[in-house]
Amino acid sequence: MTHALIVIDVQMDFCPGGRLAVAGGDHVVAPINALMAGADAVILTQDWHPADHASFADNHPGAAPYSVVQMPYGPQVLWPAHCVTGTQGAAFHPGLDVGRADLILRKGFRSGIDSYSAFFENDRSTATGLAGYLRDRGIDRLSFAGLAYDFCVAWSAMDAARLGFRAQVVEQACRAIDLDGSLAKARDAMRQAGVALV
Ligand code: VGL
Ligand code: ZN
Repeated sequence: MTHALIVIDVQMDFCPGGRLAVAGGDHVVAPINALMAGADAVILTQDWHPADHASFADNHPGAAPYSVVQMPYGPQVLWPAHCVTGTQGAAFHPGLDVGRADLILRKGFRSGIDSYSAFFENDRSTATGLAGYLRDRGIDRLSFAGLAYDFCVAWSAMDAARLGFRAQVVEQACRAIDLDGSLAKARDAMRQAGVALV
């Protein structure tokens, strides 16, 4: 079995002081760097939004951050603006061993659609190309870590299981946003989907 570590969105805007800070977000850096040693391949994802992105509350006059709107592809949480292309907030945490990565996959780069999962945009059908990349390299076992546990990590791991990869989430190397019970919901949904939580 060939094993890849998929590191989700360890970026400044998801760390303390960032625009969509996740409590303890910077604490994932050391355990993730340690996990890299045991992986055959390391892939980093990078949330990468244009300033006019449809997931930003600022781009919906009158809408509050963390409210939910209906988009053509389904419900969408409106986030504070974050990970805007080319900004410091979109940069990886400086402690992350970026040099170890074989691939950096950017997602959420289309103005009109968000992409929580590393595999599919939020319409659940537009592929990012990651599944093909992994299959072409003969990678069948995936470990996930990073930010945020209950959004981009969970959606990525569930898609991986659905696509037939053996998927596990390393919980101590993740931190959650926990919006309206989203942490407990994500944990249940991942178990249902056949994702191992370790
Ligand atoms: C994420 C909300 C918006 C994440 C990204 O990385 O979990 N969450 N964009
Ligand atoms: Zn985002």
